[in-house]
Amino acid sequence: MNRRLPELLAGPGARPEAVHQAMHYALTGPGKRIRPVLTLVVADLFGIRSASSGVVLDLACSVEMVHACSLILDDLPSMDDAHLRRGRPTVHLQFGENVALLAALALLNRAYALVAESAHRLSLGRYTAEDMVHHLAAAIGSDGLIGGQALDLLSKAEDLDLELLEYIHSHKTGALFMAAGELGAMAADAKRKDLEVVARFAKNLGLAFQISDDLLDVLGTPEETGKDVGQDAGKVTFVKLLGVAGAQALEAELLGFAEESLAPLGRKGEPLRELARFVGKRSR
Ligand code: GRG
Repeated sequence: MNRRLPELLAGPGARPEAVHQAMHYALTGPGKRIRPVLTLVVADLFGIRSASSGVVLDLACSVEMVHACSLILDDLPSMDDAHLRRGRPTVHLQFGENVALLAALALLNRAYALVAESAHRLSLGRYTAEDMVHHLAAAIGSDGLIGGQALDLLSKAEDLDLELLEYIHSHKTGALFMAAGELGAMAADAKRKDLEVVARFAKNLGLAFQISDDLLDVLGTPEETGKDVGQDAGKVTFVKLLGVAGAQALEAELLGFAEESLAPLGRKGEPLRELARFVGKRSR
């Protein structure tokens, strides 16, 4: 994947050079790639044919492009005002806010085009290319990442309870995990009931991942996480509401739900169980 990601963008010399450089910088930085890995693992476990594995890799890369876009936007001064991401200055500090915004939008548009192209190249049965593009668009829109981000920015501290916090993060973070898994399942022509299994797993995994993110903001170091820590100090987070032990317990509970939801898949679900264990143990 790390080899394929830059190949899917215009070369760094192509006009507008600054925007392309910022796109490369954001996309190819040392991220964990957990969302595209989810796409690949799910497609694999539902038996994607090896002839289609290159197409699924591109589909997974499109998920990483959406994620990279969301990180650029999330780090902007008008949002989280972050300085460090993936161990390096954030995109707006490196390239300026104007270029950062354009690079984020360009990555998003490249991602949509790539999903459409990939879906077109797959021999889909139950689903159409429109289904796949629509799924991704719904996950990003005002009832998805954008909705979660908006409420994260706009909610007053005194209104934030566990229900609202869960809403925010199951949208801001969980929605892209769900879309990542579902796109993989659709690419492999999984049955609709299997798509639901994947969605339930990914939703719980995504929320658990967010709680571990909150925990790392308190317990981690910039060297380990590659980003500013203590960034959430002024915010209501799972750790603020529940304390460290309470947040750890909720994370473990959600990972348990995620694993339980895999029961219908039997042993086939093992690679997803492994992904859940990775989230439970992560330190970056
Ligand atoms: C238009 C795509 C789009 C988004 C607009 C800005 C925004 C709305 C949403 C923000 C979503 C966001 C950044 C959520 C935080 C999720 C999170 C835990 C990020 C860290 O993910 P990691 O740890 O990062 O996977 P790496 O660097 O490893 O990829």
